[in-house]
This record gives sequence, C-alpha cells and structure tokens, in this order.
Amino acid sequence: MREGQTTVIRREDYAAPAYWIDSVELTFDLDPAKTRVLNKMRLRRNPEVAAQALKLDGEELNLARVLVNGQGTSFKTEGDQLVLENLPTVTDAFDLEIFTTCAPEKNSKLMGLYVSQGTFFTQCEAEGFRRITYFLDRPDVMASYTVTLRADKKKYPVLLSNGNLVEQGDLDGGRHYAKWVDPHKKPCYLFALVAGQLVAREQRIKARNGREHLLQVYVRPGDLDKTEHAMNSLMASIAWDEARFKLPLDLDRFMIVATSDFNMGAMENKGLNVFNTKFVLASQATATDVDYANIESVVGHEYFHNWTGNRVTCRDWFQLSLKEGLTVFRDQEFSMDLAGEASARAVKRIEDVRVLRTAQFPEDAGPMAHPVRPDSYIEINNFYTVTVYEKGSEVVRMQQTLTSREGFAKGMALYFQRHDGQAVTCDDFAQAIADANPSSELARLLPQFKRWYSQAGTPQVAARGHYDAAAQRYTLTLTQSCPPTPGQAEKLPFVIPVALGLLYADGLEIPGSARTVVLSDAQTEVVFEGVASEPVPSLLRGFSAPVVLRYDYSDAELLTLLAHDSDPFNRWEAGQRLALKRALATIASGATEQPLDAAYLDAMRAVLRHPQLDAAFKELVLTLPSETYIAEQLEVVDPQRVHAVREAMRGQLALELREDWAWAYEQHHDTGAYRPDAVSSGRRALAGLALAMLCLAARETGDVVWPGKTYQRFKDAGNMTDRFNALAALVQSGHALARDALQRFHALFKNEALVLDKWFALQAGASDRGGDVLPAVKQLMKHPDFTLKNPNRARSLIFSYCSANPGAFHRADAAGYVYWSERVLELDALNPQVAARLARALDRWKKLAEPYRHAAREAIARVAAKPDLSNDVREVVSRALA
Ligand code: 0A1
Ligand code: ZN
Repeated sequence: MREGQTTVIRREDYAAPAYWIDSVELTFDLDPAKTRVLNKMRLRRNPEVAAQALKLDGEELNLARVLVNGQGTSFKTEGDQLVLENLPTVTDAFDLEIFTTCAPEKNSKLMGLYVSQGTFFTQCEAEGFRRITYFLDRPDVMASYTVTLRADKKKYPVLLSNGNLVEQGDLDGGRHYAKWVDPHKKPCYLFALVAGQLVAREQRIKARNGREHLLQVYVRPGDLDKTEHAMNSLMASIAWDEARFKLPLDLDRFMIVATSDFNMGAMENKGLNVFNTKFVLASQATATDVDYANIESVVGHEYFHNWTGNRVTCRDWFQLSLKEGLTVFRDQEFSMDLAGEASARAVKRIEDVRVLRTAQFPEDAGPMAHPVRPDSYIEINNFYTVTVYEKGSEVVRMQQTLTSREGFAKGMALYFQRHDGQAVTCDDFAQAIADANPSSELARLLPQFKRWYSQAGTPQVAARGHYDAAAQRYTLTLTQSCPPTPGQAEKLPFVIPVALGLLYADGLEIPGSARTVVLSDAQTEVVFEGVASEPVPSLLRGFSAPVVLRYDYSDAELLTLLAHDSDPFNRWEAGQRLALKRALATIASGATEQPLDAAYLDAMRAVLRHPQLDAAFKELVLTLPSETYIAEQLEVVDPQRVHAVREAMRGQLALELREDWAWAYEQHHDTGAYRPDAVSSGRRALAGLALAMLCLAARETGDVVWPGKTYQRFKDAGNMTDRFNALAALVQSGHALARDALQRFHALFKNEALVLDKWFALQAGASDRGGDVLPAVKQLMKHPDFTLKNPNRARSLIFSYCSANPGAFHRADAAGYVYWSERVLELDALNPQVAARLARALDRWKKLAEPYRHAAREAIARVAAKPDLSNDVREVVSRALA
C-alpha cells in the first residue's frame, strides 16, 4: 500500500495482544483474478490485558462480510486495520467470520498470495498473512489451522497446505478440493498454501525413534531430475538434528516446493517449506559446486527452523535473530559437520567469515547499522539483514565457545524444555544456555554478554605484545573499543572470547600457550611465562569473535603464521593480511605498478605447491581480499583506484606464478566422475582459479595456448562448475574468445532459467575495462530473456552490477548512480522489498572520495525526492541521507 504511513515501531512498546486466536478455519476458492477467502476464527479476550477493541491487520483486501457468533456486526476501518468495538466483554471464546477477496495475479510484491508461472504460492513472513485475510498478524498469536483449498482440477491438480491431508475430492464444474489440518499451533507467518501443476520426488524414511515420515520435493514437471541433491540434503538435515541436538521431525509429512518467483532464499512454513528454485534445483550440467553447497545449507536452514523458529518462535519481530541467528549457526555447523575433516571444516569457516566481513562489517559501520536485536524499525522487511542473520549466528557461536559444545547442547535442551510451543525473546534463549551451564563464563558474565544483542557496531580489539627476554616472559595487552553507530554514541565493553596461541619464530607452537582469553574489561593483560624467545602471537583463532583485530604484524610474523600456524583459519588470515598490507601501501603510494614483492609471491607459490594442503584451502589463500573488503579498511575510498590496484595485484600474481598455475591446473583439473563433495569441489575450485590466472597472464604474454585450452574446456566440460569457470576465465580476462563463448553458453542453456541468471550475472560482474560494463548492462536489459519482474533475474543483472561490481559501478561520470536510481524507482513500483535491497548499494557513500561522494548523494536524494516511495525504500534512503 502506498499510504506512506511511516510509523516507527519500537521494541519498548511491545504489549501482549488484547485477544488470542485459538483456531482458524480457512476456505480458499482459488482464482488468479479473484480468490475468495473465508476465515472462521475462534477468539478469546486476553484476560491479562484491559478490555479494548479488536484491531485486525489487513492489506489490499476487499472486505465482503463480518459475522460475530454468526450475526452481522458493526465494524470500521482505521488505515489498514479492521476495528471491531462491540465484542462480547466476557472472556469466553467467540466466533468471528470474515469473508474477503484478493487478486493474486496482480500481486507483484510476492508477499501474501501470488501466482508464479500459473501456480499459486504464499509468502507470509513477516507480515504477508494480512494480505490474505484480516488477522492479528503478529508472531505471538499462535493458532490451530484447518485449511480447505478449492480450485479447478485441471489447472491446479496439486493442492497443498501445512500439516496433514485429511480429505480430498471432486466438486462440481471441474473443480476439486483438499482439506489440510496442521497438528501444531503456529503463528500466521508460518502459514502456506501451494496450488498448481507440480510433481514430487518422494522418499519414505524411518527416524531413530521409529516414526515414519513422507518427504516430498515438489517442482514443475521437467525439473524432477534436478531434485536428488535437495532430497539428500533434507535427509542429511533430519539425521543431523537428531544426532547433534536430539531434535526429531515432528510431522508425518514434510514438503519442499520450489518456485522461480521468490523474494528471498526460502521459507520455513510449517511442514511446507517454499524455496527459491535456486536453492532446490541442481544437476551437474546446470549447477555449480557452490550451488550444490548452497542447496545443502539452505535446505538445512529451513529444516532446522522447524525447531528453532517454529516450535519455539519469536515474541515480536525485534527478536528475529532468536530464530535466524540461531538457525544460521545451526546450518553452518551442519555444513561443517558434513564437510568432515578439520581442514574442510576450516574452509567452511573461512567462507562464512568472508561473508561476515565483506557484508556485515560494512552494514555495521554504515547508515543501516542496527543491533542484532534492533530497537526500532519502519519496515521489518528491511531487517532481514546480515547483522540479524550472520552476526546473530556469531553471537550464538560465542555462547557455544563460552559453554563448550556439550554445554551448549545442554543449553539447547533446556531452551526447548522451557519454551516449546511459546513465542519468546533473545533474553530467554541466552538465559537458558547460561542456566544449563552455571559454572561457565557465559553464566558469570551474562548481563554483559547480552550487549552483543543491544549494541550495534563492530568492536575492535587492539593487541600489543611485550617480550622480556631476561624474565622469559611475554605479555599480551588486549584493548577493546567500539565505534559509535546511529543512535548509539557510547558503547560499553563487550564479552569477547579471544582464542589464541604463541609460535616461536621457526613456527613451532609454544607448548601450553593455546587458550581462550575472555575479554570483558576495556583492557586485559595476558602473561605467558617460560617463553624462550620472542614469540609470534596467533590471535583470534577460528575467528572466535566478530571483531576487527588490530595488531601490527610484521611481514616476517605473517609469513611464519602462513607457513606454520596450527589454526588453519589464521593461516589463511595471515595470507590475507600480507595481501592487504600491499594493497593499502600501493593505494597510498599513488603508483599502481608491481604491487607485489618477491616475499609475497614466494609465499603464495609455496602455498600453491604445498604437498599437504587441501586444494580448497589453497584456492582461498590465493584469492586476494575483495575490493569491498579492501575499501572497508580505508577512511576515504576511491573505488577506481582500489579496482586498479587489485587488478594489478591479480595480474602480477598471474604472471609471476604462471608456471605454478599451469602446474596447478594440470594437477587438479581432472576430478573424475562428478561429485559435489568437499574434496573434488576444492580441486575444481583451484583448477578454476588457475585457468582464470592463466588467461589473465596470457593478456600480458600474448600466449594463445591457455585461452585456447580454456575455450576447449568450456566446450567439453562435463559439469557446470568446470564449464562456468572456463567461461568466467575468458570473460574476466577480456579475451576475444569470450564473445563467442557467451553466445554458445546462452544457446546451450536458453531454457534453463537458473543458468541464464548466471549468464547475466557474469556479464554484469565482469572486470571493468574503460567503462565497458555499464553499456553492456543496459544492452542486456533489452535482451528478450530479461525481466524486472522476476527477482532472480533482476538480481542477476542489476544487483551484480550495482552491488557486486564496485570497479564498474562507481564511475566518475556518475552514470552508474543514475542507472541505480532509475532501477530503484522502477523496482519500487513492482516489488518494494527487492527495491529496498538494491537501494542499499549506496549505503557507504559517505566514505567515497570526490567526485563519487557528491554524485552518490545526489542520486540518493533523487530517489528520496519521489513522493510515493514505499516504506521499504524510504527507510533505506532517509537513513542514508541522515
Ligand atoms: N525466514 C526465512 C527468510 C524469509 C524472510 C522473509 C521472506 O519474505 C519474502 C522470505 C523468507 C529464512 O530465514 O529462511
Ligand atoms: Zn531463517
């Protein structure tokens, strides 16, 4: 709705609902143009709250009838709410019947009931249920649902909703019906229905406790051959939750349905998860290793919500991280446990930290910074953020670190014992973990620990070491601070677990030095006795807290850590710091030539040729820090300069190590029959990086052999990972063969929407050479396969350019920003949620150097000047300008 009511919702204003809804009987007559919804509720006044009118939420609904206990009643509307004043005053239950209609085919926001390729879907989190019927649309109102779906049998042969199918049959006029009963009470954001022409992969399983379950993955006919991996991931998720947390599946039937029109990744509706096709469909011909890994983790994530989110849900939306931070933590642990060995676990940890540092740290330093548990919002959709999800997961991870793996599992058990079936807060969660571990550091420091939920901003931990040779004593001083964020000028000290150890200069770990120091004061000293020579500190091992660690490492120290640290995360981190030092020095120097020195190149060669290290780990070490991450280290950012320097570094790494890259490619490119496991995908990743480097080097040397081999590889590849890596190597090096390869790729996959998304994204994300990317993006907008209406497609072209390609987006002529503002406005008229995400591409404009800064501000102001913006986009741009 475009009412433009910009009400600020505040956490401190939470009040329990004036009414409870015990049960809901919904009857849908599904029709794309006009769907009729009959909603019969049984309500009770909440005796703990003063008697007051019942105010039901509704949005874009046509109201036809309201009956109380079967009788017509007076009602009024206030804004979007339906207000009933003359209700029974006694606290006895009463019936309320509401009849409305809505127009699913006109629903381009993809919230509430909508149509995607002729199939009906719903999306109710956070506040979409009010677009289906009038309701108390808030997560602390939990009801039992009975749902009857009626629709044309030919067009909509499959009729699904939450829970168990209890009845189905034919109706007059070619219609049929299905009746579903959900045995579990739930908040309305977990309601779902799906109706259309779908087919399912089915699997019957028997759980550890002997209970039998039917698992189904529903897709469009023709996609069934791409559902095996999703089904395997679902079975692995079920087994993992039973084994690690003793949490069984509580339903007879568990369904996943894929749709190509979806605003987010997937949704955990009770027993009926709805997924973006991107996170379900995979075949070796169409999906990359990264896609396979993402499917595993998203299937896991949604499945794990069944306990962390659905059985125990959020009291209000400020508590979103209660379910999201915890469930991300669970899906990360799941993927790590499936990865197997310590080194594969470390690879997953590095990938997760990379996301946190390149996406969440900037958010925490920008205009949209908010605590893991926010204090206020205008549009809740804007708070499905990396802070609530990824930082929230780190906050849960620290609770595990402070209580041990077993202690944390005990805490989870207590959490469910106390709160199963309830809608609770982040405080309730932390309290349960602490109470189950009374002698832990978490229990000792709980009130202070909870500042992680209330204070925004990324804390900084500065470390200084002092070695006293005479006393053989090493003293480490750790100091913490946290920069101000909007609305929070001063911060109090956090509880920060810092895992660390000491190495001698020859790389040997000093016995007994490894420990986890829990920093709770502004400053702490850690003293190590019996240290024979000046040590190298390995700090924040495994990234034990979501902080910026400042320590003035010398190159020699970093080289020692890179070569010898027993902690693989810090080995990788040492390599990143070496690269970052060079990037920053070169950016500051004003020159661009030869940013890399022999010491760095030799170290990288040693990692690449290392006989013991895993291929996946090598690929991570040999990938330079991203432009975004480099930019975050600077006070004032010239994105063109950052891009030029990083490209120069990549070029040099390619050229100087070209024989090593050739060796690496030959050693790793053959991975046998396709399997998406950690080892073979690691080998493909390294081979892919090697090809990219060899094509880049060929630009300098004039070599035609490697680009030719790459093109051949592109044509012959037996799987999408190898094919796409080869294509990307040609595109990213700007080779003449790229054009033809792109055309062939399109021709091969013109009927595979998810592959076309990759095709668009690759071109929009290409390394900019003389400003050539923006014209290409504009041209691609005219491509017959492009549509703004499909979020995946819009993201693949527009977001890949505006949000993921800084070197091409930030143009001195401001054309990138103009393009951005036009797309934000255009998208806002269709789908505000997607538009608001795009609006965030300029979050960090205040850091930009001129002329970018001024031009970016103007572009944001242009968007803000539009009078009928959605609340979603309005909130983002007004915070950016504040
Ligand atoms: N709860 C989902 C995320 C989600 C949130 C809002 C949505 O509306 C379009 C969709 C999905 C999750 O964490 O997976
Ligand atoms: Zn989630």
